[in-house]
Amino acid sequence: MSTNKQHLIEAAKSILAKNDRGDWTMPTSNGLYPHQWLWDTFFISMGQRHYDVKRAKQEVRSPFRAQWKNGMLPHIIFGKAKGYHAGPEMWCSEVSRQAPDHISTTGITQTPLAAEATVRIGAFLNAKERREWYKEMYPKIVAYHQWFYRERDPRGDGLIITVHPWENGMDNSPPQMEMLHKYAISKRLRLVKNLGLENFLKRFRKDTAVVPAEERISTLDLYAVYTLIQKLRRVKYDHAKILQSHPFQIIDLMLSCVLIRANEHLKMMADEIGETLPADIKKAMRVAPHALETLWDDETEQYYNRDAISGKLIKESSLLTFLPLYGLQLPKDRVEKLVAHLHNPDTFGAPYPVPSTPLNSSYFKPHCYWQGPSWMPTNWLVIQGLLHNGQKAEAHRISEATIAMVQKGGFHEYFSPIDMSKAGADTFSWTAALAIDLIKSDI
Ligand code: 9WN
Repeated sequence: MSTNKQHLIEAAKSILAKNDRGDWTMPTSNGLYPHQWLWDTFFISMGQRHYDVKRAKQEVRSPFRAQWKNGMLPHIIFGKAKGYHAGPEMWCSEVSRQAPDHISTTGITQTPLAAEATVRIGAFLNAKERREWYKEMYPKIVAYHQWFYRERDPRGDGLIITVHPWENGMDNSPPQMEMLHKYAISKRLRLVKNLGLENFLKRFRKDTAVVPAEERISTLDLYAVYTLIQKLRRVKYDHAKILQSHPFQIIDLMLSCVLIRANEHLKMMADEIGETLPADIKKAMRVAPHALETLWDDETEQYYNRDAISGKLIKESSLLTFLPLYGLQLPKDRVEKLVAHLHNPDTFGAPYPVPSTPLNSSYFKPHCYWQGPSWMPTNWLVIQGLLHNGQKAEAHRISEATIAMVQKGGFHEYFSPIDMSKAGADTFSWTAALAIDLIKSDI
């Protein structure tokens, strides 16, 4: 390993130490995200496992202290810190009887990487320790996956519905914004727009106190996102009512594909500890790969999310098109078509890959959050997907480019895919943790 990479690992470890809150790690200590986020937690553990397995195990355990009685793992667990723009007072998780006692959370989930993180830690343990670790985690993860199939898979085809743009972690990516604009801009918000009062509302935004406004969504869109929270809260996060009338329901590639892979991990854990997977999970494993085919579009040679309200594909391209590589081993010609996009200068073949939104999209903005920038966690998922499909050279290329991005740019939240200029918050935990993982995994 080069000296530069060794230095990068040391620097990454000190970021993680700075953001460490004992049993869990904040996404950043710069004030923007002062609580615990679900998929951040699992990504963070994947770095920690390389130098402190005990601490990595604690990181993976920690979100389960707030597991809902119905099995859901919440997307944020709130601590005492003040100042987050969508804090506990907006969610009021206690209105649901399913919420955990004595701890405030949001009422939605986020990309389910619990099983992935658990088995990646398992790889660092001896056989006896691994069995104990799996015995501890298995029932809790099973309950989480069963919640998805009970509450978010109304068609029973193994694909998962998201009910808020924050659930797949790519908050403002084009498919989510399409849905938001189509169904979730309330009459009141339209009035605010027509009366030209958006600038007045802007004054109450907390997120833009830490990052520049042009890197975030518009004020109107942000308030629409808050309105969705309000709607979920009003029905007390009751899934039956949500699926009946909620104006944001997407059949989502991120959650569906990550869960497909997570079930494989769960099966592996079950085999090792002598358990049998429950029937609902086994069924989902059988049907989901077929259902995923319905999200492929032959004309543009990409996968898309589906609007679960109208039933139509949301033909706005995003990095989500690569997620089936992570979830499954796809036929060779399909893999080749997706890899071709990674080289296509009109779509995802950016100088500093992998753009979260393709370069030719009308949404594309190089510094705007999930509408263009390259991010460490999604690069990591694309890299794992390429490896899963025998594309070692491609995975190596993107891994090296990702490490270089952090080496030159710093531990930022995200980077411009055009010139690698940094953006978002700094001292970012998942950027640090996954840099360690990519370097140590020697892809
Ligand atoms: C809302 C913490 C989180 C990430 C998300 C990212 C951003 C939150 C926000 O920060 O979302 O969940 O307030 O913008 O989009 O992926 O988990 O790092």
